[in-house]
Amino acid sequence: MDNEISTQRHGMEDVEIQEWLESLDSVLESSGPEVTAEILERLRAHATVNGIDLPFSANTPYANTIPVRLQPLFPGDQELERRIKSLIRWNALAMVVRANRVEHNIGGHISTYASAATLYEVGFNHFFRARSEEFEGDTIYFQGHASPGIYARAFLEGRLSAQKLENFRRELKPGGGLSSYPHPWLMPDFWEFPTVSMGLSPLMAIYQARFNRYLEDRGMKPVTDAKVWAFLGDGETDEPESLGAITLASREKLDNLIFVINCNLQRLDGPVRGNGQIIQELESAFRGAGWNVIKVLWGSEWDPIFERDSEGLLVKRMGELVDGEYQKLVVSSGAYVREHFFGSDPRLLQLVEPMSDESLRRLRLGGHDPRKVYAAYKAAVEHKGSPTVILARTIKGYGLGEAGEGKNVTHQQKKLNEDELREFRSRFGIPLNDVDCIEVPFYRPPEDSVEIQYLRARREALGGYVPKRSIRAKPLVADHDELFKEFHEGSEGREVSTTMAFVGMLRKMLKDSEIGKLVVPIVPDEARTFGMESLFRTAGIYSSVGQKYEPVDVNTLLYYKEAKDGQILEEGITEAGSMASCIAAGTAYATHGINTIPFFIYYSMFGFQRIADFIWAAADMRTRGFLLGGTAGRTTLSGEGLQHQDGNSHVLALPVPNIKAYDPAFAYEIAVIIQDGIRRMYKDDENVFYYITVMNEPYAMPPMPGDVRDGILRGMYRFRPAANPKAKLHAQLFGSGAILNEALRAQEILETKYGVAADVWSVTSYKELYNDGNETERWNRLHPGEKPRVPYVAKCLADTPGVLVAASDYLKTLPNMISKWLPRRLASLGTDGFGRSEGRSSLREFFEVDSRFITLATLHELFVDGKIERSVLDKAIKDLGINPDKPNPVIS
Ligand SMILES: Cc1ncc(C[n+]2csc(CCOP(=O)(O)OP(=O)(O)O)c2C)c(N)n1
Ligand SMILES: [Mg+2]
Repeated sequence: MDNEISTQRHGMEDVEIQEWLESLDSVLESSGPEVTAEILERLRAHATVNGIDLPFSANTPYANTIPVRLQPLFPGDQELERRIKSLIRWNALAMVVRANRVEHNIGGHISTYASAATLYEVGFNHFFRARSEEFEGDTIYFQGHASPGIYARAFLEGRLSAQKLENFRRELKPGGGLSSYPHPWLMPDFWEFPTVSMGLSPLMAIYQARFNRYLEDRGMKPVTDAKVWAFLGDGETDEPESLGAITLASREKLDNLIFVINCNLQRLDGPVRGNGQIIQELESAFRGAGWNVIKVLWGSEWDPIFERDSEGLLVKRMGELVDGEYQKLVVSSGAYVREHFFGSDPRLLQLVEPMSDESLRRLRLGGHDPRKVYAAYKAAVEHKGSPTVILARTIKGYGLGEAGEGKNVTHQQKKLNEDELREFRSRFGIPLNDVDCIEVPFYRPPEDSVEIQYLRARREALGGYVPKRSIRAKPLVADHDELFKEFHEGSEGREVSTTMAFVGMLRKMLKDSEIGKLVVPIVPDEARTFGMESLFRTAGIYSSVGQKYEPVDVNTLLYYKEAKDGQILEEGITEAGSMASCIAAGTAYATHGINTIPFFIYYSMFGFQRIADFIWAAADMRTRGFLLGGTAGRTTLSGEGLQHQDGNSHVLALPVPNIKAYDPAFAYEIAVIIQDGIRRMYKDDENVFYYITVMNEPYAMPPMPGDVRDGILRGMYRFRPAANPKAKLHAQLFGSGAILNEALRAQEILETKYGVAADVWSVTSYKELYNDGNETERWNRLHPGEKPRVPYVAKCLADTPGVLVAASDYLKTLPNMISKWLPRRLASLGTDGFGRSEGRSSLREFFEVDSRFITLATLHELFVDGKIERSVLDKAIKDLGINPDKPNPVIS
């Protein structure tokens, strides 16, 4: 619009323009849209060659994409569908209003669903296909804040009781209630996808659609025309994740993906783009990215006005208004619309002259017109070659009238006064009298009513009800002992890192007869960092188009092999996208009935720290599989410095309730953890997933010292007892990950130089110990009459002598978490503070976690206990070469 050139100014008459337009119309009529498009394209090229600088615009006019002449007939009973929708509107509103009457400020949203009702109902009645034995079904991401409408529909369908609705947002009431938003953790038979943290679902939907293709291309599921639908808010598109992966969708030609963006032009506080046009902005972003964009802006009532407008004035006018003005028009009278919208040009006024003010006020927007929405959905499901986004214009709080329709406060409206309730009731024809409706009762017509019969018949025709979640995969059966046994034996002195050991296991798993096909390695452009390039050739990198080029390294053994049936998801530099793939693969046991096992390996600092909200959503979704935090450990990843060296992730893993977090030191520990993880998740159906840190420091992997499996899994076991148990001085040293080796070196120094007999424990998981301690404490509190239980960590240390010292490559808070269940005081060493660009030994000195500092901490504890003299301590500081005045790493 800014670039629009006034034709008059350049001396060109409107008549001339009109002639051009008419000849284009006649070409369109005689030769069709393809030829017309080609002519325009050629004209554009011709103009460019002749030096005409045509401004780039990915926008089309502010009009419906589908012209009336291409609009299909609406196949349903429109009046009946409108009545059903009205009942759902009422019950959705009732749910929120009632909940807030019972419990002040319990919350809930009315206006989001009120604006989106038609968008959902056309889907429910005509498009959303359920999952069944015969058909995988469509996958639908419902906008989180629209949940009351989705519940209200399930109530009409007879799937949710009135009592459940009554307890919306009050899940702990007797008989249970309904969660505020879609949460598979809370409603595992109903919701499949958590969507309420805005921006996550669009990205997850893209990777879900791509994963569906991956399964097809690898021959793991039949090729179908199942769709992935994602319903978003227009405000939501400001989240970087929302649009962050849209080019992947077009690059991969994901025509199984449909975004529906409810453009009510409002977010929580006010307009999304008061001074601009969010719809045009989104159109250009999506079109620029190669999506099929369908705008559904104006309802059928506008069609005859457009018809009368041979000069295109209306479309031009529509493109002039900013969203703030549009919002104002929505809440204004017909007279105001006439004056302020049509009044800008007498010719426009003439167009609507025969119409009353009331009919001007009633001009509907496209997103509220089932015929327009149906046309858009049909075009979207039939479209081939690229994903589709539908930009549907609606009014936020549609139908709420004075209570909030189109108002800035509407997002948080939860209470309606008596008049407002009556008005809403009348507007939507709910059969409740003036008195009854004040009580806002849930209303469901009798089972044999035409509404319920119609609704049931439609869902039956579409295969059943949605949303619905069920576990469809059969459990695995094998124990995989043979697979993992080799890794119990150690590396016979060969120095390998735990990352290398893990990759060895992955390689073996990929060959296994039961799980080989199910393993999905996922990596965000870091495979070489983790030594995984050997898998490129053997497993292949998934590419939907195979490999169209001869790779530069084709003559090498480990060449970069892309293949249509490739198994590795090499995602490029996107931890969020990789996590979304991990979620799609880790929930395929439910969505597809396939036990795919994701192994997502990434730079550990860019995991929990960067994409924690996706991990939280994965936990909610009962995702299975393994996250591998590579190059882990603040002092173990040498050189990289402050941004990369991870001493945080094990702390950040603590709040995720169902993730098991391990910091193993040796290959056999990893083997035990993964084997048991596969059993728990894929045989025993447990809703857990795993975070395992692996490191790049090479050292000899010892054989498993006896059967310590139970200890590895529970969080700690004695790895190497003291050689001289009869000594006078004793200590128990805890080490984890690569720092375990520092504890082992300290054990030797303490024994040879200071006569201290120290046992060394490998603490594989402080989180497991912490959870066990809390659980034991809780049980004891709730069962005071019974024999108190003892936390596992306390049992481990019950009969052990000496002082306690822990060292980890993570924050000191990890060992400190378990200190209250220890028999004595604990000295904790850890890596609190910023990293440094340095080598391992310097870093370990800097952070005070090396063998010398473990030795010093042990001697200091013995001194505090009065077991050794000060002089021994003073001498040790000197002998160990420790500078007492060195800067504190935490704050330097
Ligand atoms: C990541 C995140 N930030 C903030 C919120 C809080 N929030 C809930 S709804 C909302 C506004 C939604 O606007 P829009 O996306 O346009 O949806 P509408 O309700 O208008 O359809 C906000 C900010 C959230 N749910 N998630
Ligand atoms: Mg909005």
